[in-house]
Amino acid sequence: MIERLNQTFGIPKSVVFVRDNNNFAKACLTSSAGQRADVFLHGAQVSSWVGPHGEDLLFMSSKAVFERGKPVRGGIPIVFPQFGKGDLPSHGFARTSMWEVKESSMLTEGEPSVTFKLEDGPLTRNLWAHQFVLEYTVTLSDKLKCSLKVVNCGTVPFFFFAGFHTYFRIADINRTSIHGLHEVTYLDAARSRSYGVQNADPLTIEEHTDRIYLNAPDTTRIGDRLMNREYTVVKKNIKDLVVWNPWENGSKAFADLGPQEYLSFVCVEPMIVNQKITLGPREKYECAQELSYR
Ligand code: TA6
Repeated sequence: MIERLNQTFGIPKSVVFVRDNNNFAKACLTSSAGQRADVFLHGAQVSSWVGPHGEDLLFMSSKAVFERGKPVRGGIPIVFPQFGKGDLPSHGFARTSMWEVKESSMLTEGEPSVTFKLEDGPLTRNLWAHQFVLEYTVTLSDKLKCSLKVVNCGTVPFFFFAGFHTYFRIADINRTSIHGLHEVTYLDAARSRSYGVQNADPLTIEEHTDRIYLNAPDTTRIGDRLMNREYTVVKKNIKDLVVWNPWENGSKAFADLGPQEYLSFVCVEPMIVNQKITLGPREKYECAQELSYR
């Protein structure tokens, strides 16, 4: 499989497919800016994003489970067609499905791009009776861009929720601030989805935090004071933004998260949550996030 992927989609020094020590097949992208990103075919999940000087930019739990059909705690899980808990497994089935590679290319200036595809099949139809195609394109330059296209291939409309559940690596949650959400209304999922308004600017995390910011600005910045690093998250065609950290107590609910690892990540998630997207037959929807840092 790896050999066929490299023969068909490999691009020397820019896109290479390997099987990691968890036996997960992944695409390894390297840009002319010296950034690297790995994407599992399992869930089309970006599992790592590394800067030219070895900066490890995404969090991956030391207790992450690498088994087919199970979610992997870290990187950038794709949420589709459900956000959170509900009739489907948490955050839907996209992140636990095996995707295939549709194409790879080099955009201008040494920017590798790989597109992954997921179509409905017996496993998904058993959960969600709709015909669909997802195409997910990861592009790496001096930024990491994630683009998701949803197509309704059936004869009846369907609705979905979707987004990017990104785990940003930080040195210490106590020395981290989130900018750009001032005065934005949110649903507080840590308090029965009660409404709140973001009064403090910036937002700092001092307890279990699980907020759905409604119609949030398209640009959010995450300041890591200890690393003297700032991430920028730009969302496109996505209204809401989720900020999540389980804090120490909340971490106990996750067997695939170390007890102190809450200190090392914050999830800032461009997410279609509050208003579903409905697609008629043959209609499509595209959304994206663009991540950069300095
Ligand atoms: O995006 C925040 C959230 O919905 C939290 O409520 C928490 O459940 C987190 O996602 C992790 O969910 P997961 O299904 O990956 O364990």
